[in-house]
Formats: sequence, C-alpha cells, structure tokens
Amino acid sequence: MTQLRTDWTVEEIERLYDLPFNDLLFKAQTIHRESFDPNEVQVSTLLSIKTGACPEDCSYCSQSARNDTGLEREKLLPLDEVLVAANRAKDSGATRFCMGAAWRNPTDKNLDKVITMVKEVKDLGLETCVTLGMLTKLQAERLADAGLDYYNHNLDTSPEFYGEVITTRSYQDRLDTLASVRGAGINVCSGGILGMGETARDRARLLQQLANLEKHPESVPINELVQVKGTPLDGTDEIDNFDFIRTIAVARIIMPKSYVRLSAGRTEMNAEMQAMCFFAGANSIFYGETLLTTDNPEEDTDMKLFNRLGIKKEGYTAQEAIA
Ligand code: SAM
Ligand code: DTB
Ligand code: SF4
Repeated sequence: MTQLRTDWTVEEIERLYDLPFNDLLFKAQTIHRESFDPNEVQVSTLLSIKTGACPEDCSYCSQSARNDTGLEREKLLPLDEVLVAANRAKDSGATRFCMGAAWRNPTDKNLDKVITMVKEVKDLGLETCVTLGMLTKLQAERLADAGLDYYNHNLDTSPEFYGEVITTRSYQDRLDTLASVRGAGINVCSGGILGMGETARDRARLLQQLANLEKHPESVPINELVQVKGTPLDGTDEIDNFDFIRTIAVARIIMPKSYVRLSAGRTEMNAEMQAMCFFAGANSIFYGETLLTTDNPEEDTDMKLFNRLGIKKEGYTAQEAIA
C-alpha cells in the first residue's frame, strides 16, 4: 500500500514531473486504483453567493474591484435563492454544493447568514463546501459546529510566484487559514491555478506545499486559468496540455488518497484532454453550466462525455447516472 508522506522534496516532485509521459501516467493510474474506483468521478456544483467588488487584487480574478471586467456586483444572495440553486444541483446529481463569496474575509454578521445556508443545504442531503476568504480560528470553529463538510482555500501557486499574482495578502495568510480550518476539523479543499505564467518548478513547489501540509487536503482543485478580459492575466501564454496533465498525475501520486479535481478551464479542453486528466488521476469535477462567474460545460455535455468513457458519478448507481 502507498504510504502517505508529508516530507516531499521539490527535487523528488520534479523527478516525477519529468518522467517519460507514459511512465508518469502509468504510475499515477496504478496509485489511483489502489484507493479509488477508476471509473467514478465525484461532482460538485458551485454557486457564487456574493459576487464582485472584492478588495483583494488577485490578478486572475473577474471579481476583484481593481479589475475592470464589467461584472455586475451583487449583494449576498438571500437564502431562498441559494436553496433553489442547491435543489437544482441535487436534482442534477451533484453530491456537494459549494458556495463562494468574493470577500477578503467574512464579517461575523455575514458568517451568521452563511451558517444558516450551510445548515439548510445540508438538510437537503448535500455535502456542503464554502469559500469565503480568510478565516479566524473562531470563525472556522463556528462553521464546523454548523456541520460544514469542506472549506475551499487555494494556495494558487508557489510561494515564490505568489507575489507576482496577488499583493494584498501573503502566502502565510493562506497557510494560517488552512491551519484554522484543519484545526476545527473541517475537510480541507486546497489547490491552485495553472497557466498564469508560472514555471514547472512553481508547479512542483505548489504541489509540495499542499502535500507537506500537516495532513493532505481531502480535495485538491487544479484549475486552468480562465482568462477574463480586464484582468492583468488576460493574454498570458497558455500552459501546454501535457504539462497540465503531468501536474494532475504528480498530484495524484504524492497525495494518493485525495480527490483531485479537474476544476476551472474545462470549456477550453476537448473530450480527449479531459479523458487524459481522468486517466492521470483526476476524479472530481465542477458540474453545472457556470463556475462562479465564468462558463463551465453544459451538464448534458458532461454526461455525454461520462457515458462515452464509462464513467459514473460517484454516489449514484449506473442506472441513475445514465438517466
Ligand atoms: N474570495 C475567496 C478566495 O479567494 O479564497 C473565495 C472565492 S475565489 C474566486 C476561489 C478560487 O477560485 C481562487 O482561489 C482561485 O484559485 C479560483 N479562481 C478565481 N478566478 C479564477 C480564474 N479566472 N481562473 C481559474 N481559477 C480561478
Ligand atoms: C476552485 O478551486 N475553483 C473554483 C472553486 N474552487 C471556488 C472557482 C473557479 C472560479 C473560476 C472563475 C470564475 O468563474 O469566476
Ligand atoms: Fe477576491 Fe477571491 Fe477573486 Fe481574490 S480570488 S479577487 S479574494 S474573489
């Protein structure tokens, strides 16, 4: 059995990344099969519960107040609208509902409202995830008490490249929030974005940070940058598809029991590219026609792809998956 390690060196990770492609994929798929059904993919649906006007300066993001992206700002959604979306996600076959807010951090008053949302979405029989920015220990504990299943908080890139992408908070701020979430007993969802102009070493360093956390994140979203007009990163050279697949494979190898999510960027990927990502060990996706503010493949397109590949949605029988 594969041992869970939290002491990876960057050189070890780079050696994996640089393996001949077929050797890397064979290794990743072999490890994948030790812990997971290779023909099952977990599906989560996203909803932006508070959109735009974010004070942070993330240079990839449509929602930063500093980026003139033409996005209409919205206040925190009322509970009934959230529940309509959650019910729809459940009917479509999602098992987890992820609510995202464009905040640097939640105020305690806003957190009260999110806590009500978490409880009510959970009552529908869905797993819950929220991504609200930085949290204090106390806020994380309050979310844990509400029964929150996952907190998403991405490291985004390597510590070295981070300052090129975001200046309004530090890498250590991100690590501190992850520690609060872990300390409160909430499952950790943390990953990053590829295609922001980072080097292969930056990708290795990101994966090293994630794998060397006290405990591996239960969920590791790997996003491909969605280029948004009006953001500083619009027009960045795209990452080579094989480098993207390699990163997924290395994440699978070094975090063998984590769900690796093929996250943003799938509208730009053809069926074969996504199939290679699943072969490399990705076993989760965002399902539903929008991510937070940008497009995601239509549900029907994803179901056709799953059927062509003989993939089932996790938590559903083959019969239900085909319906
Ligand atoms: N404001 C909170 C935060 O930053 O933690 C939560 C919401 S934020 C939109 C969640 C994550 O979405 C970011 O950490 C980033 O990794 C990802 N993301 C945002 N914009 C993206 C884009 N254009 N392409 C790919 N991923 C993106
Ligand atoms: C994650 O890693 N990716 C999701 C989720 N966590 C919150 C967000 C992707 C956002 C893509 C850009 C947008 O739709 O605004
Ligand atoms: Fe704000 Fe999150 Fe977007 Fe950064 S990624 S600008 S923190 S919404």
